[in-house]
Amino acid sequence: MRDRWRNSFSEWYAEQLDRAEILDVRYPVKGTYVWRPYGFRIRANVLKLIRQILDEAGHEEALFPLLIPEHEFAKEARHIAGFEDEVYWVTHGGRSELGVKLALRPTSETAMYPILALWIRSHADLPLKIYQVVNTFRYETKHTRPLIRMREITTFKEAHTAHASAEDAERQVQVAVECYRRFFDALGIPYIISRRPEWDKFPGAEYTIAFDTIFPDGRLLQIATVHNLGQNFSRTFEITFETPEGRQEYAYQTCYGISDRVIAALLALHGDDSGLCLMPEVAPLQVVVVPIWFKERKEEVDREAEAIVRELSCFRVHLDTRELRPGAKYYHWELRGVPLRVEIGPRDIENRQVTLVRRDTGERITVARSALRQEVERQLRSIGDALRERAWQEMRSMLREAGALEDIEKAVGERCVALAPWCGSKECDETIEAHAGVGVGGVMEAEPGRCVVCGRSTKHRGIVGRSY
Ligand code: P5A
Ligand code: ZN
Repeated sequence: MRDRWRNSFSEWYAEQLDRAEILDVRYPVKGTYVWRPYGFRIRANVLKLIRQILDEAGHEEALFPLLIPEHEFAKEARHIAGFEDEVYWVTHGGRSELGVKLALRPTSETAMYPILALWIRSHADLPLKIYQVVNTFRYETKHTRPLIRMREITTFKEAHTAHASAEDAERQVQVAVECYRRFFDALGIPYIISRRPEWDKFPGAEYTIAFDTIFPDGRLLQIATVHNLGQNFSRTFEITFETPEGRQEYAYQTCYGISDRVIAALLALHGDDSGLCLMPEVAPLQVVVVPIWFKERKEEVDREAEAIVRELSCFRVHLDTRELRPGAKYYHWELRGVPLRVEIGPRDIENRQVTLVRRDTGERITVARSALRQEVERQLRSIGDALRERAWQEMRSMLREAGALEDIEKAVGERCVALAPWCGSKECDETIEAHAGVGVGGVMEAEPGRCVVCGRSTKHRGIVGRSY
């Protein structure tokens, strides 16, 4: 059942974070939250996955300081203009005022690039691809929400690259997009890839490519961005290299990042009215084994349950031996989203079988004891595929082609996202916003059409929907 999940999504979301012990939202600083151990394990598994993908694509992990001196932070004019209202400043050390104010990084370009200028000397040092996983701080003034809009982003995975040519940087943008595709596919998170309109690109970038997903309430959530920085930052931070011909040239740069929003999407998109439903790939526990005790045969059942757990040790498996009714255990693990439950009772032992129950469908499957491991592996894969497929279908069902302004208005009113032919002009965007209450958030290439406002022919679709 997905009624409450769909119709009272905000409440549903807040409730799951609490009941499944993901976050504690009672920390007394607005926009900051506590990761609880169960949530922290999901986070760790997600990090393992992104590290693996970035490492395989030739990035190296590094770690830069949190504090950025004001004079570095302020060097790139558009960057500072874009971020200055969101920066937390450290002004004191103990009781003495600091000579140089220090920014808590809202992102790390201005922390990293002065150092990259020292590292990069010649074309032989390029391309350079690094990433870090850190917390960042943004003084958000829009409504804050756990994992979605935080003032302390706790899990910022930011990559930064430098190249010897514009073409190579352009190729890297595509590599980054591919890395993120792989990442979201593994997590079963559906996405729309688009270019941000000029007025919405990352401060200091040439252009910005974004991944958005759609939440059950029909709102878009930006879950990743990839920026081509051109030579904007390298000129400011003097990141130069010697070409094979002995000339000095400014490096071409890209950067891209994802945040805790990925985990928000993971939890939000795969849940239902009974709670979370975790992707096997990142679930802290993939299988929970519940022994069904009958008075005089408890020991026998326990022995068998332990044997099963040993046999399934290649998965993240847990044996629940608490003195509780089986029903209470089912409920406990269901709301925490464990993908697969194994039930083992006296009758199963007699019949040399085991009962599996899928979290996503509730389906009960009886398997021969001898085929258990294979079947668990098969079911986990099938659950992952089913969750991914269901999430994509759900997202597609919320996308509407709009041929006219009224269609956009209608789609947005019905908690959907409109794809509308749009010429790219600010004036037409403003007309759309005046009608629908929201403007164009992203631009995709598509079949030729006519702008819904001015009628000019265009190969672009604007994405129009409410967003987080
Ligand atoms: C890319 C990495 C950058 O900061 N610098 C390094 C570039 N891009 S960004 O678009 O500003 O941020 C990257 C992604 O972070 C998410 N995000 C947030 N998540 C939670 N809380 C916030 N307050 C927040 N702000 C941004 C978005 O998904 C964004 O795409
Ligand atoms: Zn137009």
